[in-house]
Amino acid sequence: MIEKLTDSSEISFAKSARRISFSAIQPSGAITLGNYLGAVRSWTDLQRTHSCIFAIADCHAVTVPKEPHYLRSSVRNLLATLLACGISPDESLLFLQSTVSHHTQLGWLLECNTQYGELRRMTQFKSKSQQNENFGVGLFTYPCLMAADILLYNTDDVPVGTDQTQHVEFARNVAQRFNSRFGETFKLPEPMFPKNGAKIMSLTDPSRKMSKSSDNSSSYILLCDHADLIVQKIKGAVTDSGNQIKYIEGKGGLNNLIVIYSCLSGLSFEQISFEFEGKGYGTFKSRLAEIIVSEFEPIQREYSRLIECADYLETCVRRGAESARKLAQPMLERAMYAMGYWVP
Ligand code: AQP
Repeated sequence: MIEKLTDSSEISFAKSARRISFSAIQPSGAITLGNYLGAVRSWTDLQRTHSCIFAIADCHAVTVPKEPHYLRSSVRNLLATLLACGISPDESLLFLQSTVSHHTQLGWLLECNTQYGELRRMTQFKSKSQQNENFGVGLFTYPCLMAADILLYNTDDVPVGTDQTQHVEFARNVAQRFNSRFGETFKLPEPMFPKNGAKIMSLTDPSRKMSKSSDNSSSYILLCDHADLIVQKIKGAVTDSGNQIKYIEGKGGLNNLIVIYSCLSGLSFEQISFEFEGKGYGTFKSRLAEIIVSEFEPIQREYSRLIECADYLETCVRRGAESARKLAQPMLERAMYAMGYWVP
């Protein structure tokens, strides 16, 4: 089947009375079960209630150095993945951050309105800079660019996992400061967390979040992982020496698996305990692997189809860029004018 974008995709959603949501994801590797449950899956549902803007954050991705060929293929793969998960370029705005220069322009204005100390307090910077001593300045100023991403579109809601709470809070603070210094310009965005799965933890170290750029491939499940590999990773997931399937404070590894099971099955923790009463960790893990595989299989099939549709992907990128630029232009001009720039 040849994919085709409908004409209505232009930017008609911007005129609707719905709340505007802005979400972004970095092309820093194939997406994990954490990205899927904490973000992408809820984004597809959000299309029913919000005017959704989705960005592939390829400018953010280079805050940790990437080989050009790797970045290029990651962006392409991520675009096909988001489409395969159900993000619709006909209903929503989907674009690459690097194709809309307004993001880096507004990012600069916000950097100039941010204190050094504020950025030093960012926990993601602290943890990523510890992993790599020779980090670039972009890793430090990243929150300003993320604030620009959000503020450019008059965003109401920012759906994120709880790992991003501090960055959304920062965007609100910088907007508030800008408004009080230069006059009302930006809308203050609200973070929006999924009911369940707001933070999926590593399978090998449940005190850390599951991350796609982790060095240990056993710590995460990728959306593209083969069924056998998923079974193997879940079997190897860190738990403890108990045998009761029950969410109890302090049982990090088991709790994480119960959260994943709950997200995918829709069952509450109590219902899960009841289902696995007297069955032990082995049975629970096998069943968990099965439901992950059955969630991912149709997405993997759709991805394999879409990744071959080169023209369609190209059109999505071009159309997304055109629409996003039109939407971003007035806010950039407004912020520039407020700061005293000559805006012809
Ligand atoms: N473990 C997680 N649990 C729940 N949500 C998560 N998210 C990320 N990890 C988890 C959510 O996914 C969205 C996109 O994230 P991102 O790729 O832009 O950046 P990130 O949060 O830094 O994700 P990773 O996987 O940890 O990437 P790397 O390793 O490159 O830094 C966000 O909404 C995030 O909350």
